[in-house]
Amino acid sequence: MGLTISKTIDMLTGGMFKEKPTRVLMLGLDAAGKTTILYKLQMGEVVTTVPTIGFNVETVQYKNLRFQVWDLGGQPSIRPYWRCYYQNTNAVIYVVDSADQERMGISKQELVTMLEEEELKDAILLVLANKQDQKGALGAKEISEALGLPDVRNRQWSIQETCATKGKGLSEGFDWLVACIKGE
Ligand code: G3D
Ligand code: MG
Repeated sequence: MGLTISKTIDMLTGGMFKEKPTRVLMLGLDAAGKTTILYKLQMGEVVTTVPTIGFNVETVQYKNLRFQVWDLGGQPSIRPYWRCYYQNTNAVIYVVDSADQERMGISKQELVTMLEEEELKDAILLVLANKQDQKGALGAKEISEALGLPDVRNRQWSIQETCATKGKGLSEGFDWLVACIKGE
């Protein structure tokens, strides 16, 4: 699994992308599994920075690919700071805890608000329906409806079921992402 993903990531960083850096934001509510995914990608050291109180950004830089990760939800006062990270974003990976039905509405609202950002209008969207191993986890179709994905217009998007702890589904998701960024 590690090998497949690193191959995919090499495609994102090499060849035709040599000149242009690729920037990916990985977002979602806390405990969705973002940090777990970041480590599964095995791209190297995860650096945590705290630009302002209560707002942690995890960054992994691998060749010219940069992943930046933070938790959405709550704290409207820190939202303006998020904008510093939106520029030149190629893709947003939105991670959902598929078993957390209680917070699915909040997760949807956060996603919708995020997609309204002018600077993210060209970013492609990959939703990871994570924690598929958990009892009561909703499948991709149900998550897609709960998040209102069928209403997403003018944007390429896809949803992939994953289990981050076992590394399941991640390479499929990243394969789609690479193909999309390459414009296939
Ligand atoms: P976050 O970075 O989005 O806040 P984390 O989320 O990556 O910190 O994950 C939160 C918890 O969920 C972690 O457990 C992590 O191991 C677990 N987790 C992540 N992905 C999966 C998954 O696919 N299945 C299951 N069952 N658990 C998952 P702890 O116990 O360390 O808090
Ligand atoms: Mg985290």
